Amino acid sequence: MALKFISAEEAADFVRDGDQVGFSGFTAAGAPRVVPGFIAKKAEAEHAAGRPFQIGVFTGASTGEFLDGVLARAHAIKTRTPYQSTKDLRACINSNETQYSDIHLSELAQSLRSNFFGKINVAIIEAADVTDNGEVILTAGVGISPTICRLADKIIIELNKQHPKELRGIHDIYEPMDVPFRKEIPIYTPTDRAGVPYVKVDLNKVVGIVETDVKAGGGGFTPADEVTSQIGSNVAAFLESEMKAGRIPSSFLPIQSGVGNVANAVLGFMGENKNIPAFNIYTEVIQDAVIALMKQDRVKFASGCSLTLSESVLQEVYADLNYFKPRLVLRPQEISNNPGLVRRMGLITINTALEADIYGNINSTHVCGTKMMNGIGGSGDFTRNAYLPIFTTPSIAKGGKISSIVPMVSHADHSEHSVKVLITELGVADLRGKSPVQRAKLIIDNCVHPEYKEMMYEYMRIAGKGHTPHNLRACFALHNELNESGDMRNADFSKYLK
Ligand code: 0RQ
Repeated sequence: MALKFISAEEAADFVRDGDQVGFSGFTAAGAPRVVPGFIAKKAEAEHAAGRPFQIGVFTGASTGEFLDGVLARAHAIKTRTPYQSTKDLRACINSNETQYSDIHLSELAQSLRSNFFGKINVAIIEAADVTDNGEVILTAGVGISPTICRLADKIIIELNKQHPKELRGIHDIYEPMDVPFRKEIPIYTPTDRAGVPYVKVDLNKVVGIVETDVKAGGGGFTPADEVTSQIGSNVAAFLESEMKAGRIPSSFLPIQSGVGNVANAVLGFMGENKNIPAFNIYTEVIQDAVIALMKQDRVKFASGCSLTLSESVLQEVYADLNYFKPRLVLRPQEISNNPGLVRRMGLITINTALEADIYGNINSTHVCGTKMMNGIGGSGDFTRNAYLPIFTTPSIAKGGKISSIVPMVSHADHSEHSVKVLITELGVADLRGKSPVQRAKLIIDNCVHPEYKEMMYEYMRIAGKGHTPHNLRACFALHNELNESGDMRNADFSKYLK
C-alpha cells in the first residue's frame, strides 16, 4: 500500500477539539517532536477566533518542551496522564486548568484497552522506519505505542531521519492478552524476548506520514555533586555488604533505577564498586550512566522502555549499534514495568523520594502535600514488587530550608509496608523486620541532617505512645513553617500543643 506523505500542519489538522490523542514515547525519548507544535498553533488560532480547543494527552511518561511544554503554553491540554515533568504543564495542573490523572505507568495500556479513559481518537507516533506492509519501527522510546496504534481511529507517523533504520531489532513489542484470557508473560531474565521488533499498524488508519529531521536526544544530566556522590557510594556499599551477607546472590540481581540526577549518580557509583559483579538492568529509563557502564563491561545488558540519553550519548549509541544492539532491548511500559516480572526476576529497585517520614513512608510526588511535582511514574510498579526496594534522597533540599525527612509525609505514594531501605548522603536505614519505633530511631540516627536531628528526636518525645506514635496536632509543624516563613528550621512544635 502506498504511504501518504503530508506536512506537519496538515497532520495537526486531523486533531479536533475534544479529541483524546495518544503520543508515542517515554520521557522525551521516542515522542513526536514536530506535529505537537502545530497542534499548539492550531489551538492558539482557535482560541484567538473565540473557539474552544483542548485535547486529552496520553503518553508513555513525560515528554518535553516540544510536546507538553508547547501544548500547555497554548492552554490546549484538558486532561493528561500518566506522568509529566515540564514547568508550564506543572503550572496548568496545579492551577487546575489541566485535569491530571497520576497513575502507575504499567497500568496505562491496560486501562486504555479496558476503556477506563474513553476513546483514543488519534495516535501520533515517532518512527525510524515504516514498511509498506505496516511494520513501524519505533525510535528511542516505546511507551504505550502498540496499544494506541491499535485503539486509535487515525494514526499519524513522524518519520524522524535522526533515528537510523537499523534500530530494527532493538525493540521487543509484546502486548499481554486481556483478562480473563491473560497468560504468563514469557520473560524470565532481562535478556529474554517475547514479541516482535515492530508495531504492526493498519495502514488504512494512517492518515499521513510527516518526514522530520529533529535532534533526538535530551539535555543531559547534572554531574554528580558531593551529596549525590555520597548517596551513590552509600547505595553501592550497602549492596556490596548485602551480597557478602548472602542476601543477594553472588551473580547479583537485576537493577531498576529511577529517573533524574540522583538515580544517574547512584548507578555510576555502583559501576565503580568493583566488589559488585557486572550486572543486568531491568528498568524503564535507560540513562547516560548505563551506557557508560556498558562500555566498561560493568553493565552486561539493559532492558528498558526508553533510551533517555543526552544527545551526545544517544549519538554514540547510534554510531555503534553493532556493539549496543545486542546489549539493549526496549519494551512497552506494561512489560518493562510489569509487577509480575519485577517480582519474578527479584529486582533491586532504587528510586528517589521527594520526602520521607521517620517511619519510612514516601512522598514521591507532592510538594507540601498539595503541589504536583512530576508524578508517581514507575516508582510504585517497581517498589511494591521488588526483592529489595530502596529509596534515596538528599537529607535536605533548598539549602537546608527543607528537611527531606519529616514526622509525617504530606502525601503518601509508597507506604512503610513497601519501603525496605532508606539511604541519604549521611547513611543507610535498613528497615527490614523493624517495628515503626525501631524504624524511626534508625532513620533519625542514620539519615536525618544534623540541623534537623534534634527536632525529630523532640517529635518522638511529644508523639506519645502507640504502635506508630504520632502527635496529630504537631506532625505537620515543619510543613506549616515552610509555608509561613519559608524555612522548616524555624518549626516549633510547642505552637501546636497549646
Ligand atoms: O528542585 O529543581 O528547583 O532544584 O525537587 O530534586 O534532589 O534534584 O532530585 O531530580 O532526582 O528528582 C522525586 C522529583 C526527585 C523524581 C523526584 C526539590 C529539589 C529540586 C528535584 P529544583 P532533586 P531528582 C522511574 C521512577 C517520581 C517518579 C519516579 C521523581 C527538585 O525522582 O519525579 O520515581 N520521582 N519514577 O530542591 C520540596 C521537598 C523536596 C523538594 C527535593 N521535600 N520539598 N522540594 N525538592 N525535595 C522514572 C519514570 O517514572 C519515568
